[in-house]
Amino acid sequence: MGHTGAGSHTPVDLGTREFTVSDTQKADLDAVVIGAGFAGIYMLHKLRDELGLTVRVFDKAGGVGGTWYWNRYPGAMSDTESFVYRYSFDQTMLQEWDWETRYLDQPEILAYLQAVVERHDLAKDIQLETGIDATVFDDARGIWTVTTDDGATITARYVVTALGLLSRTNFPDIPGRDSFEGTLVHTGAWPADLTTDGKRVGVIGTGSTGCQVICAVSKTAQHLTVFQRSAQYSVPSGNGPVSAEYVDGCRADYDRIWGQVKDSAVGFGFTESDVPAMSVSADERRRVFQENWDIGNGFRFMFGTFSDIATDEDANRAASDFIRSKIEEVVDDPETARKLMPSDLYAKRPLCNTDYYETYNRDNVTLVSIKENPITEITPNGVLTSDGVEHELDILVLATGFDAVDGQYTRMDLRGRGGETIQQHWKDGPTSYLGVATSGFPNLFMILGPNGPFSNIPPAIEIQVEMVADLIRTAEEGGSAAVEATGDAEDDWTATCREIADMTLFPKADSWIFGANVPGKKNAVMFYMAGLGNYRQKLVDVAAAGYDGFDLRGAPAPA
Ligand code: FAD
Ligand code: NA7
Repeated sequence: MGHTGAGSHTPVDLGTREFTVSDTQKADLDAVVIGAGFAGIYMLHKLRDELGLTVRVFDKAGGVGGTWYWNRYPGAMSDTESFVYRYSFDQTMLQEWDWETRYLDQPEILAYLQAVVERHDLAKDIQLETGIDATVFDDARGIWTVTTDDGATITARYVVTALGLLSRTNFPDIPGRDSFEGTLVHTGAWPADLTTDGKRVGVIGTGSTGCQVICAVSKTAQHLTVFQRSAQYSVPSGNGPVSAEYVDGCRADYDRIWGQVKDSAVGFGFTESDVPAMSVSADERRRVFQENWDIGNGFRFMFGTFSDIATDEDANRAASDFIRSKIEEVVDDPETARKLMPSDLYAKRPLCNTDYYETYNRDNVTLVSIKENPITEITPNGVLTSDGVEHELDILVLATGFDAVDGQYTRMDLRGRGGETIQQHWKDGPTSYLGVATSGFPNLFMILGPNGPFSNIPPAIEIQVEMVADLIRTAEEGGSAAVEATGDAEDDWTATCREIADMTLFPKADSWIFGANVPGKKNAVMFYMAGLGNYRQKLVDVAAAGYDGFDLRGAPAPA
């Protein structure tokens, strides 16, 4: 569990700091940004083109795009609808960049992000194939020293970590893993030239990624064996072509669309329900579930049907019973249907696919429940399960997810004031103030750090990037040498996020949202679950109060 209340972090006395603005101006750069996905790309544009700072972005990837550079597995796509899985800031791109289907697949999202980089001439300030191993604060000079994986160093006044929340792969240590003579691949590091066509393929994992891989690979593999630990709730995505008129309609309506998205709870571009599930009759509930099943989309099914699926156990049971009834209806073999039925709450990140359960009716697909029949070891030929069966494979896909949210932070040598490491600072679980800053790490800002909003990600990124840019602008204009979240503000925000999470059912299901998927990882609250609109309002209030909760030495009073 994370910090439970105020007082866990020692307040920082900025008055004792020795460095001055002129010390910090001796840094090589104004800012270093780590990560060149949605977050890093926009942060570079803001800091360089709007604030006029000198900036360099580093990414260990061979190209820009982050998630969409790394995740090239068959079926990789966004399950946020196309019209809101993009930036809102670039009006020209909104009007000119085309799309033809309800959801975007990985190559389209990657091409979009590459086009944004090109349009804003950002590539010249992005250094690829360069991992950052260390980011260390110098107390005397008030600047950060960033060390790359080839040992080079560069100093900067500000560091923005845009490391990604689903970016460090979870690579389980299954016995015999290294003995496999076929191809062992994690979905989050998929080689561009690897094809599963005509191959005997195994997939371990049935999360959002696993379900996408399973649907896609089943269509062209010789045989697909699915190793399922936890059965999954999946609703239809409703994917398909969209008309040119529909796209034009979105374009004409974007001001309203983004306003609605940024004021809503989950930011997926539909109106969330305000009707409790148990306030209507059983027939009406079934009608609403069916209607949304037909429309498709996972977040819509969880948040657009009724207001309390994620907070009330009876409402949740009604939704999960409905999905289980669909599994029974769709899956031909009763034994396969039984294995596919989840028995836990419907309280993980909701997901959707085209024909997920139908896939198990195919002759070339086998489902192995590794809860009932665990994996004994990986052998040179495939996977051996406890019933003595060796499942022979050419390719074994690990769709085993990510060390989410803080995973990329804790693998780095990140040291703040007084040499405190991020591992020490987060020993009870990852914490932050507003998801963007943490006390003891002055002038370091996180995009999608712990306890940011649980929502569609691109608008959440935009809201955070804009807040961080405004904060840096205020510091620059006020001549502040350092901006730092106070320990009290961080503790209060952490306690708030815990209280809100406890009002939901999410803590009752084991998933990456609370760090339950990585062996040995502490269970912690990692999201602000009161919605994107409330989060945004909180940032507005904090700024209006002169950046309440931040210490800006020398900053002017708010107007
Ligand atoms: P990322 O895109 O993860 O980029 C982070 C970058 O930082 C990476 O390129 C990484 O190489 C780099 N990096 C990290 N550490 C270092 C280091 N030490 N040194 C150098 N470089 C480093 N979100 C949605 O809202 N809707 C969806 O439908 C959706 N679908 C998804 C599907 C998949 C398969 C996955 C994995 C994620 C999905 N997400 C979705 C979440 C997705 O991660 C975000 O939408 C968004 O792409 C995150 O952008 P980012 O820039 O914050 O991070
Ligand atoms: P998830 O949602 O964490 O799913 C990972 C899956 O892998 C899940 O089914 C896990 O089972 C399974 N898993 C994890 N470790 C093991 C081991 N050791 N053995 C067997 N099975 C294992 O990751 P995804 O990549 O699917 O999705 C993450 C997010 O990325 C998603 O929400 C999208 O936003 C994109 P478990 O459920 O833990 O029993």
